[in-house]
Amino acid sequence: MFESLSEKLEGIFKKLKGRGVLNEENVNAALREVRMALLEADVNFKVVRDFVEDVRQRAIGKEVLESITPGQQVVKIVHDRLVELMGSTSANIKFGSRIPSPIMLVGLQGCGKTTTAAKLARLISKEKRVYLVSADVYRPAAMEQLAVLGRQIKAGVFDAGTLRDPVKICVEAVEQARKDGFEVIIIDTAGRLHIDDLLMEELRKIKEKVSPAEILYVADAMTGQDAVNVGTKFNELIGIDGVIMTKMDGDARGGAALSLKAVVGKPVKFVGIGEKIDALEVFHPERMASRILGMGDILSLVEKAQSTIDEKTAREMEQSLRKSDFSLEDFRNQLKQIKKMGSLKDIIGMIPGMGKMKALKGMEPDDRELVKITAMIDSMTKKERLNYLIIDGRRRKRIALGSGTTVQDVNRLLKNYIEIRKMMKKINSRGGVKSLMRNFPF
Ligand SMILES: Nc1nc2c(ncn2[C@@H]2O[C@H](COP(=O)(O)OP(=O)(O)OP(=O)(O)O)[C@@H](O)[C@H]2O)c(=O)[nH]1
Ligand SMILES: [Mg+2]
Repeated sequence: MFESLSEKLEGIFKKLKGRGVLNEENVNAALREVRMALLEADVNFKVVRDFVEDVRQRAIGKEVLESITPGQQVVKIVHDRLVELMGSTSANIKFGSRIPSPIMLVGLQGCGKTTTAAKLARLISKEKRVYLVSADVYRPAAMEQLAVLGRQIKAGVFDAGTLRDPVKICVEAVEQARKDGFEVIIIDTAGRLHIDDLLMEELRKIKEKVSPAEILYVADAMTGQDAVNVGTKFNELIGIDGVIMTKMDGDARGGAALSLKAVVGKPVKFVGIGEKIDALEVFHPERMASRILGMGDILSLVEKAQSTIDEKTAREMEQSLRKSDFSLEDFRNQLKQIKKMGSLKDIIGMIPGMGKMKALKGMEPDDRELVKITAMIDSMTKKERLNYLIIDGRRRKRIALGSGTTVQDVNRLLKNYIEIRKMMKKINSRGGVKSLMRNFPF
């Protein structure tokens, strides 16, 4: 998500922060590069124009330019503006007071409505009883697709029987949900290749009969600015309450996610990050901005950890991330937790600085590397794990032998470990992760 934009911005700001003194000219030059980077990420050009102008206004003031850390101040301004751009706080679903509360998903064909309906049901079902209904009577097997997904997550799914009218199906499904005691009903609707009157008319009728608590527009991030234009149309024609941006795991440049709030005026509430049923995340503007600017995202990491491992382990993990004497033993424990949480690739971008580390880049997607690293650390003595400085050439050879790796592997592991340790120290010397995120120093 946002990798290439993130890389570019990091490069621009590294230059900026390297300067002790800034003047208007430096700032303008940097902002020209920011502008290019945003446009290349496919952010709406009007949004880019306003964004850059706003940052410029805030950045060229005396307080900033004459401060002790002008570069960091400018980066902080960009960070804050990015957060605003994406809607400031993460927007929750409003369920309303009716039971069941209907949530309706709308969007073009293939954007991911059906998949998202099931993913969303899975998320919500941690707190409420969720029912699913497909109003797609057009695409063969559309209903069966939802039914299969519903069974997978053990949610209730409405059986339309011989009904062929989408509006009637929705009305009866809501009635059934009420009878069966479901608290939320997610309505999956049919998609079309383009916005057309027939589809809109149908969606409007469903809206009128069901009065959804929320209408969520499902947007395919891969379609870039089209997703924004289509969102504008959906909002005009039926009214939407928020957006779910799917396929953010693909090579989409992310511009749509950055433009939607500004252009359509509705917040992105969730992002889809994979085909699997658990690949849906609450969208946090603050964290996303930090991620885009390469600060990593300890909070997301801890949250992900919490849903996979128990809270106690997660807390320990957070503490060891913050610990100043981050030993090889801590490192190994960390890697074990990471392995438990799923793919290393997903996780690694969330750890501050990791995304930037060239040394780590090569081993990111390879979970086998993780096994190797663990084996190497396992082959060390406790003393070595607690004090890496004693691991000399002889010990390296022994460790390589014991773990079935090479001395080069051991060297690389130690080099990476020392980098990470340095980074941890830096975070701690600045008053912890929270303060890092708030104050935005690197
Ligand atoms: N990589 C990735 N694929 C996704 C995501 N969300 C959905 N997909 C895939 O997109 C394709 C279309 O998804 P559907 O849920 O069937 O889309 P739809 O909007 O219901 O399509 P129609 O009912 O035909 O309008 C499927 O192959 C999904 O697996 C996502 O977040 N990431
Ligand atoms: Mg569908």
